[in-house]
Amino acid sequence: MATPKNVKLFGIAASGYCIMVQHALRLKGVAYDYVEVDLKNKSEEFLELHPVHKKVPILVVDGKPIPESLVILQYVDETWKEHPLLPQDPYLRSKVRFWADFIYQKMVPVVYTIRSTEGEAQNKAVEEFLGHLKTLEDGINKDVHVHGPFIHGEEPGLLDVILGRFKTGSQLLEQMLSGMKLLDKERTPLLCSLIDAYAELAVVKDTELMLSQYAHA
Ligand SMILES: N[C@@H](CCC(=O)N[C@@H](CS)C(=O)NCC(=O)O)C(=O)O
Repeated sequence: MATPKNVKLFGIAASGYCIMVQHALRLKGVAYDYVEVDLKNKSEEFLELHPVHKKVPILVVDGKPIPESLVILQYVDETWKEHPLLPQDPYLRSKVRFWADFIYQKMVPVVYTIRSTEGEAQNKAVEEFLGHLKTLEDGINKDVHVHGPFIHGEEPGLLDVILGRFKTGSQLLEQMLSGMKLLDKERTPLLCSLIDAYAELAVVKDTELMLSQYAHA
């Protein structure tokens, strides 16, 4: 397969899903154009790219649209081989995919519940989220054999990219919950150290800088 020539990302600056895709492209050293989408006024061009869910991110590679962040991240990894995000071993790959799916299917919906409820319902969702964090900590520890600052060693992998969103995500939730700690070094030391290491990457800081121009748009 020839290396793609034209790469365009349709996203919004405030979306963790879109930021993950930007990180993956930058970790791979892929040059791309970024288009900030107005979700309140979706253009015809945008709607044609993703008529099913009509959501960002959408990566358009040589004219071909790819929706859904987790699908995009894996497409990027398969298309640009430099700095692999997934391990070579198929069993280990299955484990990484399992835990990525766990975050998307189990944890993200609970985050939306925490954001949209209060009182007893919110407390219940927070408890559920803390339980999921512990399950994730133990699962990654056992299944993925972390042996470096990042999940597979010296270079960040797919789970690092996804976990990286927990940093600002949990800070926002903690503010909402009057300072209650969600990510805690005592309860989930491995997750905390992976997330901290990822936040220090130049790619991560550069992306924040690039996106800051849209912050008050
Ligand atoms: N499962 C999707 C979720 C993407 C998503 O929820 N995108 C939001 C922004 S964060 C969106 O485009 N919403 C548009 C809308 O609901 O109209 C993914 O992983 O890409």
